[in-house]
Amino acid sequence: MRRFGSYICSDKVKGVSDFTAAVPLVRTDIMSTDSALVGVIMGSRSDWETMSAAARVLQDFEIPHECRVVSAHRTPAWLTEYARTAESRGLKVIIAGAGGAAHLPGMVASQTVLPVLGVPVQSKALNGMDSLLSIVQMPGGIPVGTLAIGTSGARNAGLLAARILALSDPELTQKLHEFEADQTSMILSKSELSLDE
Ligand code: RP5
Repeated sequence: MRRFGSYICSDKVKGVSDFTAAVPLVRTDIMSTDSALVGVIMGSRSDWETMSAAARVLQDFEIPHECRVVSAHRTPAWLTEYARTAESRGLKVIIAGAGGAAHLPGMVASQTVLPVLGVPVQSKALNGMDSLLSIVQMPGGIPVGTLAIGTSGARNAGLLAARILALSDPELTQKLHEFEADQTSMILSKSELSLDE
């Protein structure tokens, strides 16, 4: 186990079986295992370019989180174990990103009562429309909160997870107010346009 800043890193997720050690970490420097509140999972390492936007938001708000590859099709047993142990391990929100036949968010949501936020990764073949429709069209009874396709969706999933956690965390609520105020003043400070640009 290694420590990077305030994050504890491990090659294993606490509370799940040994075979998961074979599942690669996506990025160890933002892993938080014992105290993770948000699980950021994705169908493939190739999704990390998109899903890192969610992790970055969580890091900026100092929200303990873990980032893992969990594939609905290639590692279905690991998916079930991840989803079924998520609540008892202390996770509060799961952000799940996938592309193409994007079954990960829905399959996770079917095996946990934690809120699941789905991020459609922009696929090459169909530009993410396949991912979006696969994630958004859930049958009644199994909710997945679906975000926009691509990096904006991943970033907003991180922010939405922060808002969910802020419901019981006044300090985090304050940080969200500050974030909103900073964002507004940044946009307003650059609101003028000229033909020279
Ligand atoms: C999905 O298939 C993943 O979420 C990824 O977006 C897509 C392609 O995966 P790779 O072939 O790049 O591993 O399961």
